[in-house]
Amino acid sequence: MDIKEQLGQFTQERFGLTPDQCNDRQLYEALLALTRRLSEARPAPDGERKLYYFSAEFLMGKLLDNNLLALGIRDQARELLASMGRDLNAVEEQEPEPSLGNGGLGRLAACFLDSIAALGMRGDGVGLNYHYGLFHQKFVNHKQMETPDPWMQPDSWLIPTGKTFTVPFGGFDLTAKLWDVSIPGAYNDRANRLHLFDVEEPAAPPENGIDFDKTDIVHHLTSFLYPDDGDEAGRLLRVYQQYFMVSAGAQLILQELEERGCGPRDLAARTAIQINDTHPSMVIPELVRLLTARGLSMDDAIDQVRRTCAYTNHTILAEALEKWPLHFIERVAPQLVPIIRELDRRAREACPDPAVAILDNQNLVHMAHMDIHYGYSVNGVAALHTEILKKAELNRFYDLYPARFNNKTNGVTLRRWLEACNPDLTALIDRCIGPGWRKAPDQLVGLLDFIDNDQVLGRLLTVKYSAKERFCRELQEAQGIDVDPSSVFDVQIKRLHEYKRQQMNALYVIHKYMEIKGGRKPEHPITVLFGAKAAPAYVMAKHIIHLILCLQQLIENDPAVRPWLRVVMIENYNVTWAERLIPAADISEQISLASKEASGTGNMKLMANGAVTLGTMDGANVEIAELVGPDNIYTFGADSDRVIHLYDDKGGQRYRARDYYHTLRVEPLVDFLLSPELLDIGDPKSLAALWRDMKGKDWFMALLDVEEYISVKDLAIRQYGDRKSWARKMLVNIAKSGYFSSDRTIRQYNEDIWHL
Ligand code: 26Q
Repeated sequence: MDIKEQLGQFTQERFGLTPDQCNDRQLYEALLALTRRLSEARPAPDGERKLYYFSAEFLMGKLLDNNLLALGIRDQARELLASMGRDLNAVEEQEPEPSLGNGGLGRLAACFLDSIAALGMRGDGVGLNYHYGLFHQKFVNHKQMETPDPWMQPDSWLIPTGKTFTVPFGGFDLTAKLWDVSIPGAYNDRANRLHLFDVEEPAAPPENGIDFDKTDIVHHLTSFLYPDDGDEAGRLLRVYQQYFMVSAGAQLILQELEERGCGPRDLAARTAIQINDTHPSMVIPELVRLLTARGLSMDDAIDQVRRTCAYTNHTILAEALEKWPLHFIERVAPQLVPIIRELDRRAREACPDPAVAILDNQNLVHMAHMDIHYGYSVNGVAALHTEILKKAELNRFYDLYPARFNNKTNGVTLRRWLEACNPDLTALIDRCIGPGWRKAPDQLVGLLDFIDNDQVLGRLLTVKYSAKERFCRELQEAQGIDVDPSSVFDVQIKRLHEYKRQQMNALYVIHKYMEIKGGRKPEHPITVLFGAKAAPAYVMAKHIIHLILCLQQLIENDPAVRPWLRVVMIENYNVTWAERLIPAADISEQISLASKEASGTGNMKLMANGAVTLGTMDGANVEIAELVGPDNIYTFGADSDRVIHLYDDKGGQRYRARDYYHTLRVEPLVDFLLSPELLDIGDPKSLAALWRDMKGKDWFMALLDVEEYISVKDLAIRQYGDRKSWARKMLVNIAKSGYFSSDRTIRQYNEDIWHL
């Protein structure tokens, strides 16, 4: 049966209508059902060894378009709808976005599932089915407000499996119910699965706000995704979530092992577990527990686990490395405590240095330490990041286990981040080099043959311009803001974090504003676009959002500045907005303080869509710079060695913000936060708090780099005016982006770590 008949059958049965009588919602439900059924019917890939990718977050984004693409019926569906005078895009608008992740780490997990399936590898995701994903962001009085994000609907991608597992918590048991999302592989006829565990009786939706009773574990365990912060009650619930996920996941693994005709002694031979940051680290003691319960000796159980588990580190920020008080674990999963103590005892026996112990003298469990001692691989997510882990943060471990350390530079799925989100650019690439780059993204370098082809360069500019026009329409519709598509789109989209330095970008805006007020117009009108959510309890991040929104308002009100400079902060930035904005970006802002951004992945998506990076030598920017060469990227700022040196003053800090603040060029920019025109718009307390922090502390050294940042950004905007040479830069960036396909990353994981 072709998809036309299948669609007709569904709409008839469900709504008593023919497809062309259906509204967009009904068509969406019909396409969802059809797509889900096709994917569900696919068998799993073959393979002796199976991967389980454990992650507290899977930031999947909308799935309909991607699944149609992977199933190879996207064009058919589009044409079918078009033949009824309907638009697939409008139907896809109906899908709620499941925001089951915070940012980079969660989105990486989603890209990896896409690539694992596309490469025909046997690998499933294991995570939690949060009923409310990351909060919905609203701007009220130039401040961020958070409201719940209910994404689950009666019709969804979730497949009930009927499987349940009992998770033994201290004092009570809880049933974990398994839901699956099918992950079809592009280019093959197989599908993997994302396993999402849920409680049996989830709580009723909250009345208002995002607050809920964090002590009601039984009903609330899977209610909310944790933003990367939390109060005490929240932290405990987080540990409940983690144990729930890993205990149910470990039981699923052992069950599937048995179904494959194997026993617990075959675990390592038949299984690889990738631990996505330390959030799933309790899977290690949990597996030891389950294996010993199935008759293995402690030695054998530990040996199996050590040959099964591999750990990915995503951060070097000390405050983000998880250390849980042992009494939390005593309360959540007391049966793990003797195992963790035994793992710690053995680790100390192997290496008496307290710096590498699992349990420290305050009885904190260092999750990463457990992963490194009891796993066979530790990887960073970009070359620079892995080097810093080896040289500094995890240096003692590197001395102990040099062979375990390896780098896997992140990647992104070009199916979503180029093919699906930017069809015009995709068509242009196809016309130049044919369709082979989809399976072999390195072939994108073939575009370099067109570096002097005026027609292709011209087309590239047209494609970018129409993506900008399209984005302008969407922005107008969503937020009622009109921006000029012929201005330079300068884009910074990522979680709000001081180390990512959105505040430094805001200082640039202030600089431009003051210049324009003083009669010096920029070479080219500029639109500075931000998309960012701040964790609800991250006070400084909220001050920075407030500053940006105040600047936005200030400029909106000023007819002398508006034609030359605009600031737009996109409300509720999420995967869907990223897909709209990335094709439209001219400049990709990647301005983290060197050494702090482990990799970044937005930088890769933007590059693949022809944006030129303006960035520090941090994370994967370093590799981007190497690939595209100095003419096709704008770099600036202190490098990681210098930054690490500035931090390292035996506890104190060599960097003193006030030394940089008290300079002719910097002081007026920072002091503008307390200018009458800004105080008139914003909250004086918030602006003053940010001002004090910037001049007195500036932990992430925005003032160190701001002057060079301003001059390099001005240079980029000047050079944007030379359209042909800019188009060349765009072309080189797209051509070199094949390296950042997550297909390449996953091949490397498989060759070096998983051996599927
Ligand atoms: C921890 C404890 C309690 C509650 C929440 C958390 C938590 C949640 C999310 C801690 C960290 C995260 C997310 C981290 C993250 O997204 N890291 C990013 O990972 C990307 C993929 O490797 C990199 O590209 C980014 O550089 C890195 O910042």
